Order: sequence, then C-alpha cells, then structure tokens
Amino acid sequence: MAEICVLGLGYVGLPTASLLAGAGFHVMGVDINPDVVKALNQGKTNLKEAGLAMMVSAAFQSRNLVAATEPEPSHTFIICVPTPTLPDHRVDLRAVESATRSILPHLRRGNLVILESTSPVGTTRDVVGRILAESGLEPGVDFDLCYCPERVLPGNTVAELVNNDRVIGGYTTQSAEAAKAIYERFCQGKLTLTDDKTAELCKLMENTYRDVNIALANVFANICESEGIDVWKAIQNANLHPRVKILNPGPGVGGHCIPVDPWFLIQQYPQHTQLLRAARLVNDGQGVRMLDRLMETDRLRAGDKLTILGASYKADIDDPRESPAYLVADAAHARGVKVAIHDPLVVPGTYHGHPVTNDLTGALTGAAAAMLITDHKAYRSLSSRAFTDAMTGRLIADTRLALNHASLKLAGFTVLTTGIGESGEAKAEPAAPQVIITDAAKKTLSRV
Ligand code: SAJ
Repeated sequence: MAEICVLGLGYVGLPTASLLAGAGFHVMGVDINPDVVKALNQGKTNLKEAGLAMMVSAAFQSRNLVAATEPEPSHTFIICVPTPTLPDHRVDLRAVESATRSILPHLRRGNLVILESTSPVGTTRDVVGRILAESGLEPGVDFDLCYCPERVLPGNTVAELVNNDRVIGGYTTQSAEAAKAIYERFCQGKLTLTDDKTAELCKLMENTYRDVNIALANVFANICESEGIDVWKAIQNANLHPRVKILNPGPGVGGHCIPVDPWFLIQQYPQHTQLLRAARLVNDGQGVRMLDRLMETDRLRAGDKLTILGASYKADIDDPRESPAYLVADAAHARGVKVAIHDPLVVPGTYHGHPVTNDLTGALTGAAAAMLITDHKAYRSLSSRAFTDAMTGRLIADTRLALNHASLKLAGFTVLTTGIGESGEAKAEPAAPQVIITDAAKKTLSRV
C-alpha cells in the first residue's frame, strides 16, 4: 500500500510526488492521462522544470514512485488537479470533484486528505469534505482534512517547493499538524499552520495582489503614453522610495494563475471586488491597446499581416497558457488583420485557436508590423536584419522594452513602446468615459 497518493501529475503534482518519493515515502502518482502514466512508469516526463527529469528518474528507479490512472488505499491523499475558469469566469471544480470521488472507495479512518489546487474559499470543507463524508466518515474526526497551497514559479518549481515558506490550513488543528509532518520531510521553508479557509483565501490574495499591482503599472503606462512621459523611467524613480515597488507594465497578464485566481474572488464576492474586476479589465485590455496604437499609424490596416512575437505567457518558458498573445490575435482578426504567432520555446501547435510556429523568418515574412509580447532572451539579441529581411513594413511594437530600439530606428523602423508616447509629446486624449472599455474588455464583461 502506498503511503501517499498524489492525484494530478502536472506542473505541481509531479514535482511534489517526486520530492515525497525522494524523502523516502512510498508514493503512488495518479493521473487520468494514460500517456503521462506510461511515460512516468518508464521514469520519463515531458515537463521542462529544472531538476525534475533527474528526480523523476531517480524516484522511479528507487521504486518509491509508481504511477497509475486510479488511486489505491493510502495513508495520505494529495489532490493537485487543475481548477480553470469557464468562459464566463466561473470556476470549474469538476477535476477536484472527480479526483475526490476517486478517493471515496479507498478512504479509511485515520487517513489524511490534502487539497493543493487553488480553489474558492470554502472548497476544502464544502466540496472535498462533503463528498468524502458520503463514506460515512466525518472530516476532522475520522480523517484529517487540509488545504495546502503551493507557491511555485513555473520554470523553477522544484527549488521553490523545497525552499519557499508554506501555509498549511487544517480543518482542525490536528489535521494541520498531520499535514505539517508530511511537508516538513521535504520543505525547508517555514510551515505556518492556520485553518483551511484562511489558507484558501491566502493563496487567492497572493495572486490577486500581483494582478492588481500589474494593472496599476499598466495604468501608469497608459497615462505616460498620453503625456509623452517614459513610464519605465518614472517607475524606476518612483521605486527609489523605500516603500514603493511598482511592477512592470506590459501587454497584459498570462499564465494559469494570475489572470485566473482573481475571478474566484470576483465571482464569490461581487459586492466587494469592483477593484479586482477593474484590474482584470485593464490587464486584459493592454495588448489590444497596443494593437490600436499600431493601427492608428495607418501603417497596419485590414488585410495586412501582423507578426506576434511570443506565445508563452512570460519570458524563457514554454507555457502558452492564457498568454496575452491570443487576446491580441483575436482582436487583430476582428479588425481584418492577418496574424502569425512565433515563439522560440512553445511546442508548435494551435493554442486558443491560433497556430504558433518556431519559424521566425516565416512568421515575419510579408508582415506590415510586428508586436513583441514575450521578452524571451532569444528576442533580445535579434538584429534589425531579422526584421528588415522578412517584413514588408517598418513598424514594430515592443510591449516589454526588450528590443534594440536604436538599431531598429536606424533600419528605418517606427518603434512603439508600452508606456512611452510615440510622438514623445503630450497627446490630448479624447474626453474619455470613466473607464475606457476596449474590445477585449467588452468581451470579458459580456461573459461575466
Ligand atoms: N507580469 C507583468 N508585469 C510584472 C510581472 C508579471 O506583466 O511586473 C506578467 C507576466 O508577463 C505574466 C504574468 O504577469 O504574463 C504572470 O507572471 P508571474 O511571474 O507574475 O506569475 P506566475 O503565474 O508565473 O506565478 C505566479 C506566482 N505568484 C505570485 O508571484 C504572487 C507564483 O508564486 C505562484 O505560485 C503562481 O503564480 C501560481 O501557480 O499560483
């Protein structure tokens, strides 16, 4: 019998299962994807996380980690499945519910069940606990129940799981202590014990804090564009204040967490979260704002081609989930502009309905304009020749301040930059309504 059963072997579950196996536990990893299970039982993984492949191989060599598509009786069950949002931004808890139901037949007195997936406040007790109580066993009495969110930066997951502090939310104090005994076997960060609902809210607060602060940086960028001020210089100066840390503006916010998690709070507490909703609209509108700036030059028109550089949601990783690139591509198509999306790291394929290629020349060929969305290292070193040899137009937007503007301008390019007015002079903004609702924002609003 495995000591620990980890349900969900993705970006969080597999590193967690591998670390637990490395700490000496007998671990069963469960995933509904048979290909994932097959690869793992050969000691392999496709996930590109520093140190993970070696850990997975060692864990399987030691036979401390086996994978299957169904759980078996274990002492501890850890649920690490996705909690995406639906098109109308309601949370989709179907994976949590089905993972919990798969545990039900194996639940025994004295077990510990831990939910790690980012979830609305109350999910641990009202969804997981309620389903498990169908066994006749009572959470907090007959078995321990906890919520223990992860804090990992994709691309550095293993190191962050080991080193970062962690919040452990117990349905009871005893439950929290039981979970602490598991995590302290591999986590060197501080383990803080609290209740399950506080831990659930803590996770959502962390990511919502980041989304709102990115939106704040984007608001400052938009003000600077209208004033002909350089927002990057303004932020650099403002951050000299000992208690100010303004983040970087950009084309919006991607990933499977930051743009998603605030919606859990917006949906659950609409009366308290106007600020969070406004931040979401600002961030979702940023990429389209830059597209509109390109089209206002009248050098990118309907029928022309726009090349988007960057499909992954942030620099130097290959994760294309929820990238702002797709909001821009949707808006460009709506304006009759043809789109090619390039990324040096993302596996070529179709994401959110848009094809992504690794062929930079092909993507740039015939383009009237290009827009850099992701500041991959590979783009920072691009010479202007890469653009002039392939593009028909001499117009480029840099939303991350990542390109060599001097060399591009020497090659005849007009470069638009997030947070810098292209004319460099104050531009009278039209008497705007209170909140400028861009197309992307309208799309977001219509779905809520
Ligand atoms: N971004 C900006 N400006 C910034 C910082 C980020 O535009 O100043 C954009 C990025 O380009 C990206 C998006 O925001 O598109 C999110 O990137 P990120 O690095 O902020 O976050 P993630 O999604 O890679 O990881 C976050 C982290 N949460 C926090 O920093 C509070 C991580 O610690 C979480 O564990 C992770 O979400 C998660 O899985 O919840």
